[in-house]
Amino acid sequence: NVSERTYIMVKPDGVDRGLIGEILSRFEKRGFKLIASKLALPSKEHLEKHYADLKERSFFPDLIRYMHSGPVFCMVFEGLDAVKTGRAMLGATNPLASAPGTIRGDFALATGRNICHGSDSVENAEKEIALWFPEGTLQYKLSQAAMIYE
Ligand code: DAT
Ligand code: MG
Repeated sequence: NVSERTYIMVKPDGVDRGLIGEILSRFEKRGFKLIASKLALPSKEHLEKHYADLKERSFFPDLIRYMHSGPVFCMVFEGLDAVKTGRAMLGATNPLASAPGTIRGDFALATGRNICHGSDSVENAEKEIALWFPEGTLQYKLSQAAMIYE
């Protein structure tokens, strides 16, 4: 599906370390279309909604504290298999298990400081996009689309 959407978010450690441009750039260069972006300082309640599936996990309080420690950079990218490919570009949850060449494999060492979020399914992507971008995303055509897709 060439119009699949995924939610990608640079976490507070990624923002602090100056990695917004690097991460955005990788998705741009891969061929994905940026259809929404913003810097945000979400409330703890908002972050708890984003990570609602993990509420019962022991690391949940630490996760929310970390995610609340500074601004995050929120992005929506559109393109072929955006969710699965976005996850592949991110690497594994534990950066030590992430191959070099992936975002976490190149820039992170600890699971609790893994610099970037990416949706793990199309269904969750749509939920996350609705949560972070209630104002919606943009529709436009890239002139280079014919050079990216057959
Ligand atoms: P991912 O971010 O790869 O989708 P996840 O959704 O399972 O991973 O977890 C969300 C975040 O929670 C993850 O990026 C880092 C943190 N986390 C996950 N598992 C953890 C663990 N076992 N210990 C500490 N933090 C963890
Ligand atoms: Mg996840």
